[in-house]
Amino acid sequence: MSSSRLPVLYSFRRCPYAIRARLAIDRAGIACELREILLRDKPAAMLEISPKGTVPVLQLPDGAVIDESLDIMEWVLDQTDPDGWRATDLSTARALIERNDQDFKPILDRYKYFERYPEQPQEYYRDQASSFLNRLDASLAVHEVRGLTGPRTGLADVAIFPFVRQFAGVDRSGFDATPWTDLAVWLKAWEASPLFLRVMTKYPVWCPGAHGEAFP
Ligand SMILES: N[C@@H](CCC(=O)N[C@@H](CS)C(=O)NCC(=O)O)C(=O)O
Repeated sequence: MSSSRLPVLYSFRRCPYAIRARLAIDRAGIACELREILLRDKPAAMLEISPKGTVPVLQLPDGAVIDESLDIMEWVLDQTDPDGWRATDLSTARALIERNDQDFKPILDRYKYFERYPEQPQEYYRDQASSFLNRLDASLAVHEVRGLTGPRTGLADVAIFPFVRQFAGVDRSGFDATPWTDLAVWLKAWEASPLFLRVMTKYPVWCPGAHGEAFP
């Protein structure tokens, strides 16, 4: 069990799964002890409570461990959901998130790290990603770019945005020149949002035995 009175969040700044968890935690204002880790040197304390070795991991003061990013988001929203992120079309949101995590993310990895997947050129992976991105762009158009599943931000926006950001970051000028105009507007708004900028604060890597950082 954690010796901290606060939930402990093991996180990696750039990880899109960790970003979605931090977005939820920050917006809900749930005070945590954040432990920034290195994926190549995961702390034993984290592996002890979650041997699968992925971030984010949230350990609650009662010792319970939540080690899937979506479960962390859902736990947070069970505590408080100030902007009604779950008050939009939840079944569509969950289906979109599943498509993001199961289908889009593996393609994104191939597009981003195409040298590791030489079976196909990078453009092939980019084209494969386009059906999901078309879908997001069309959903945003329906809701006047306010949200993916309704007229305001919902669970799907928060959970999917970090992955679209990662995709766009591979070739930003290429992305900005695509026909996904609504998606580009939505992405820019998220990237400029105080919430996102806050959760991207750089923290030093946690030293075992030391106290982590106050978050948010
Ligand atoms: N399904 C997990 C996936 C988390 C995940 O894969 N995180 C990556 C970092 S972005 C990770 O920790 N990978 C382990 C590694 O690279 O060793 C979740 O939603 O939390």
